Amino acid sequence: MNHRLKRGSIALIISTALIAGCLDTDNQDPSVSDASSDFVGGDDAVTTPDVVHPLDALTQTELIRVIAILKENDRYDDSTRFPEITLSEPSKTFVYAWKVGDAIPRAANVVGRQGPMTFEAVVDLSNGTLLDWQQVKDVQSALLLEEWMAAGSLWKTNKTITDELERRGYDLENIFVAPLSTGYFGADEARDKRLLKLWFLDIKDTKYNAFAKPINGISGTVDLNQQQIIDVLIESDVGRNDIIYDYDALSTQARQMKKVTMQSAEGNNFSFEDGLIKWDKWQFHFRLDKRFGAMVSLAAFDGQSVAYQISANEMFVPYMSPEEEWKYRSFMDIGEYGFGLLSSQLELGTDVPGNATLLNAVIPADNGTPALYENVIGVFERNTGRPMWRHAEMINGTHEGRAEVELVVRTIPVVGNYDYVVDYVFSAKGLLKIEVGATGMDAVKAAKSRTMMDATAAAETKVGSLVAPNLVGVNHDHFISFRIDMDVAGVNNSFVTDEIAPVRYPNNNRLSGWEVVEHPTSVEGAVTRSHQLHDGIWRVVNKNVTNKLGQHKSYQILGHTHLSKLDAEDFPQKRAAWSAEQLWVTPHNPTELYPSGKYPNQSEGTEGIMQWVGQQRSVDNTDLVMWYTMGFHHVTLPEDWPILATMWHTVTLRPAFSYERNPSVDIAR
Ligand SMILES: [Cu+2]
Repeated sequence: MNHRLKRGSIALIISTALIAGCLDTDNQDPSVSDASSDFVGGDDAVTTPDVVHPLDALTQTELIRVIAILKENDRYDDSTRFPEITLSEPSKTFVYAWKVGDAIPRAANVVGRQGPMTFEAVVDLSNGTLLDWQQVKDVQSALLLEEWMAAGSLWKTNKTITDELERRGYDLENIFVAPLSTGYFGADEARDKRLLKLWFLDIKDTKYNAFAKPINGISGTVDLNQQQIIDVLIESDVGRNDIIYDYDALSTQARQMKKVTMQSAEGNNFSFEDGLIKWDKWQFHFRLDKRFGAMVSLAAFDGQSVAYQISANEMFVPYMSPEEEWKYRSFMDIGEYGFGLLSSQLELGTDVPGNATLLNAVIPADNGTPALYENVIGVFERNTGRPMWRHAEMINGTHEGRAEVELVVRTIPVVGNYDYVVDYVFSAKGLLKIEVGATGMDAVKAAKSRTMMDATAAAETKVGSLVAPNLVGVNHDHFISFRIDMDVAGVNNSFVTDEIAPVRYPNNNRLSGWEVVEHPTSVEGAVTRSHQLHDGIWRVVNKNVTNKLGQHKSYQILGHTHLSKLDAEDFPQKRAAWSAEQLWVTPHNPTELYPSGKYPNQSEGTEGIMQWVGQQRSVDNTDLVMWYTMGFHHVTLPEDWPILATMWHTVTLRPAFSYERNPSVDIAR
């Protein structure tokens, strides 16, 4: 048993259930069969740090207090469940003015459910009062783990389904059902139902890759409010794969390589002080949120603010197949499930280098009790093996250079078959990078074709590639919307695009060149790259502050992305309209946090970024927020199977005119 697999995240619980289901009991780690035992509730003894900073995540004690305050106000009973209990952040003004030793006001934002009813509450933890409570109608909150588990076992009493599984020779004891969020496609009845679609997987004798034997042509829809399967889909003329793809078996033929490792022989350069992580000239606050996962706040370099807050605020993963069992798959992994909730435990030496420091987090469980997530945050320095800068001088034979060292803060949420390595990378040269690596398994459907020579192959591979005999990896996209609240050298910033504008030189035998022409964006909205500006450089500028050369301080936003190809009128696209553009700029508003709305599960797509930007507010010399779409079209490949080698995507915040010289030039050799 891989020890790592027993700790609490939904994906690990899936793995746990899968593994518990297919291990014989002799080998079974007793803690594995009861996934809930990993959740620490009540007064049970895990101590988490006290609150030392206004942006610290809610602690174990505070989460327990939230429930107590709801109880005192008759807003809690045994049926109450919590899709969300999270820090209600103090205002930016307060946080910037706050100093170590000042009082720290604490409050929690709550999304709760009682039966089919959803409510929102604000709890003041400093005064022990319920500040606000209201019912929210016509929404479906994020999914709860217990709902997910319950939906995954309802099929066992559905005779149509069990008969069909048995008719096909499957062992009912070794079926795993992954319930999937359904999206929304215009059906009115979806408004008052809480829906999940069932994906059947044969996990007999599988160990690591539980997704290799998908069962085509058996599916159903669950209404969680009725705790019933409300429709069943059975098709019999379907593809099938019975081959197991556990890579541990493949690894028996593995080639040997000598280990190459990362060490910090002289100790770490980073420290944890006053609630902040400090490294080189960087300092920032970090917390893990149940919904958004990793949140970096108050990022500052050399005493100068860069960004107030950065987090992944929504994710959109639409699959490109019109088939009944696939077309609804248009997941919003952050708003429907939760990146913090799904955080997985990190293993030294593979998930993070051996020199990493691993940190725990506390996330509220379904019933609101604090759950300890052990070793889910990795902080480490890495030598990239690249020169940070260097020059070999031919004139006099001198050489001067510095090795590039970066600080990385890593979390890895696991959303079903996919693992997303979410890195915040801080560089001694003043850069801040967001890097996301996608690994895990492609979602596959069983096919009749074994190779492309088969008569069925052309039709079956319209929706994706044959990744193995009898398995088609369905093509799809991954889009993440990063909320980047830039505060370059202060709160009030402006946005410009530096056009690389072609020029003609009259009366010169050198005919042409280019000059930089600054184009300001003064009103919120998508920063669409026109043909003229397609290779322009985006910058967030502080028009109120100059460097010693008299230049306005700024940071460039560098990145390439793929954008959604779905029709704007297609329901999945309406729900994730942000994915059609690489960058949006809005004025800061602490209530505008959800680019696909606060309740994207089964949403129609009437809330979020499109609605905000309709206000046409000014983004000139004001507190502005950027929404960066990091995305890629995933054309599936045999090389993705049986596991996808990590594919990385990056957006870089790079200082431009913020300093007077290379900020890394003073690092001692
Ligand atoms: Cu993919």
